Amino acid sequence: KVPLTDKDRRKQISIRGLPLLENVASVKKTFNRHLHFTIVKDRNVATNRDYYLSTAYTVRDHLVGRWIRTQQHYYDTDPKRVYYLSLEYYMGRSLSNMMINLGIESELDESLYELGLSIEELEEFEEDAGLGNGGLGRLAACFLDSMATLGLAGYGYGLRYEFGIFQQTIKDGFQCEEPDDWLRYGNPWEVPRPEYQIPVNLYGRVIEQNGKSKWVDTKVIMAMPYDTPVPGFNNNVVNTLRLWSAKAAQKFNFQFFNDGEYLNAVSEQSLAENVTRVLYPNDNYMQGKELRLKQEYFLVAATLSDIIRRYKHSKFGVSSATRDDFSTFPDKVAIQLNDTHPALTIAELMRLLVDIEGLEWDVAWDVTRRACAYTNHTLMPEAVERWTVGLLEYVLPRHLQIIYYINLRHLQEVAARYPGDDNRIRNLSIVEEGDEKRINMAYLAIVGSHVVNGVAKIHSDLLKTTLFKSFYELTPEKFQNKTNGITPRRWLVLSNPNLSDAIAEKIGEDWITKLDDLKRLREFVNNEAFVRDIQQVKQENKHRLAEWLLKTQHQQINPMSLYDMQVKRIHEYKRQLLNVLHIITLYNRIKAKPDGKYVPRTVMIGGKAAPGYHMAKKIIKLINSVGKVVNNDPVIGDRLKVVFLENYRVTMAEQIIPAADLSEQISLAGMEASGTSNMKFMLNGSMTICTLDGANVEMAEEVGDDNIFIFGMTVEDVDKRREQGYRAREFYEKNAELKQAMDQIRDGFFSPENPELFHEIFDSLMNEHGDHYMLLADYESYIKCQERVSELFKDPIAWTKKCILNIAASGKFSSDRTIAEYAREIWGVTPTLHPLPHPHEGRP
Ligand code: NBG
Repeated sequence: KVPLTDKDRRKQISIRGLPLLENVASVKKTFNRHLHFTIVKDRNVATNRDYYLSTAYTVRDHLVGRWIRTQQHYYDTDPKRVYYLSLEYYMGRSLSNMMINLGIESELDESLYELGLSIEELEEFEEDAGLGNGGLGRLAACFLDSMATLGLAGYGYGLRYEFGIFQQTIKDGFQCEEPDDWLRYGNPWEVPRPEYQIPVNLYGRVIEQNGKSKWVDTKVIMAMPYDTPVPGFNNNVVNTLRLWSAKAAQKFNFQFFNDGEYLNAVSEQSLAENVTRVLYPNDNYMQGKELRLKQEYFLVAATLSDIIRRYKHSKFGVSSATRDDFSTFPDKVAIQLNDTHPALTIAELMRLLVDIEGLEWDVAWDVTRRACAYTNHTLMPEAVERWTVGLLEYVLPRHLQIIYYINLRHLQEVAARYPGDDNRIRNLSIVEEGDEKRINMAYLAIVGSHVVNGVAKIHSDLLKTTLFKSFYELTPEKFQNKTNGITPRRWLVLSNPNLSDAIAEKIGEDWITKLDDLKRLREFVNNEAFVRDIQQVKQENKHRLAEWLLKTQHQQINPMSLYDMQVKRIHEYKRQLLNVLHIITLYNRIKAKPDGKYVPRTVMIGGKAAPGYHMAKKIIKLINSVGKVVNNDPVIGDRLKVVFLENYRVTMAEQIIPAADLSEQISLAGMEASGTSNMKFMLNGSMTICTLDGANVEMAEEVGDDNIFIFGMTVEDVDKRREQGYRAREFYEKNAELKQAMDQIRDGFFSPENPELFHEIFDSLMNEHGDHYMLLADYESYIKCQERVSELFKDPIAWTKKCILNIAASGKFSSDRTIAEYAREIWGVTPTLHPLPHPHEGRP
């Protein structure tokens, strides 16, 4: 029997849609029509980018009928709307995702093939929509997919940054940043809606008029919406992601134009458009810049204005032209705050209800609280948003007043319940005293919400005992957990077609929307043919990655080696340095005993450092320097390779994760709120080496401790250690291999051209107040655990069986499960896999 090519095999799976002859003919026609009428080229001059764009427009044609019908359906049935507010949406590419969710992948594939083109090649012309930093932004993107797939009337609201997360290049081992000009060649997925522009006010002052507060003398910036369709999987639902872009407001700032300052006035107006120019490139860190505050408010103001407009224009339950009874607002609107970045929602909604709609404070407060809910994504103190009162007063004077009043009422309630307990009152105040007064946005979000949730069990528990302890004691009923998830459409069907097919061969395709079904794979864990199949899929993926690395990074790796991956933002708490210490240890062991037997490894590390995060950038340089020494040492050969994956992003994750053998999730326990790449690796059949942090804890629970490599201190151990007084030096003195590795870093072994280069790193780990993340305390346990990993890897069958058990146990980590929980336990809406009727394609 001739083995099937990937492409032929892929065609067998029905989820990709069967390429009916007549449909293929019509797709080809549409494609040619777009090349001619939309792109305005013929095939003599068209480039591959033009072909990509024609393909995208062809796919888009399949969306619009469903999109319009879905929105019409929402208008007709008036379900409760769910609004997800986020400063970040890390969408990546759309083409394949749209095709898969619409079930037209094979059709397009076949059509393009007949036209002499290949989807794989054309896809490369789509830029990632990189409107996010890391997990928080990607989570928002996975949630949109799940909301549409579960038939929720969900809307994503965010900002259309002209520049997304910077492009990372590595020069001489150092990270360099280049602007991400992702819109340069246009964006076929977005639809501008200039007719729905909304004015947003900033600055100005507050006056009292007839006993009412008025915000006057403001500067106005227009918010221009751009809509992107979000198709559900195979259910004819298409929801909307609405991103706002800042536009100068000619007609609102008119006075300039009358005094001969026309040219200056016009130039100055373009400054207004800076508001949505660029994504702030910090992950888990707050910078406190005025422009960022303006971005946050710009999103909140434009979005709430839109939400209220949509609420008012419902034809339901109203006798007047518009619905202006706000008592039913919380029954019709759920607003989810993705971290505190959009937390000004609480103050802005109060302003709109009280100042503009004329509601009584108490009524407005009840409405606001019942509509809003807040998700916390981190315990890291430096990430908590605490705006200075001075800045708020300057940019949003009315909002500061409102926040003060919210705090006053809130503290009055506290005082009534805990008379004389001044300490508690201080701990619960939204306004923090200090050299400079600050507004704690997390506290504002808690007080103004009916639910607060963490993003993994351990994280939600820690919120209650640490960061939000006082608030938990005040309102324990508000606190919930919603363990994160990932969408199996992008993170399995799209990124790992061969694994998807191997799974579908055994258990069908229902798992795509009911990921728990993967459990059924357990039946086949002793089925030799299946184990071989899974092993072969992984090996093919590994070969493909090796070829790709050779082509794109000119690095040769051994496809038989253990692919050991750590991909995530570079952050001290994520402990890439611990990984480096392991690499150095392996290197030293081989050097000390070159004839020993070693399991060959390729350690791949990828991730961006925030441009202003000095230590993170040094860590990147160290990884590259260690790589240079290790990779060029003839004694080492291909038994150990170190690869820094340049410019890690959503698209790269899709290419590399299916090829991983080992996933590194090695943060200090208590630091990583959840993690989500951990889930992607598990779903793609890798083993995990991890601490008991974030969602790793629940992964271990699902798969069983025997099928995951756990090491290091638990949260309780960490607490104890800190109490006892942690001293890094003790670990350094005690462990000869650790000492050797540390000394090599200090003495310039990896930077002979500049022996001083890594002093800071050594020092950050060794000085009196250093090693905040206790790398040295976990080193020994980590190294021993890595030895167990290598040992198991020697037995490929045993290894693969455990990988299969991991796939089978990953069902919990579907974002469909997460969203279904948000729906039922926070938003009060009901998820359904029931499809909407098929639209009549081609006519409205
Ligand atoms: C990040 C956490 C991750 C988590 C994602 C998504 C922030 C502030 N937090 O652990 O660090 O997986 O959020 O919840 O970016």
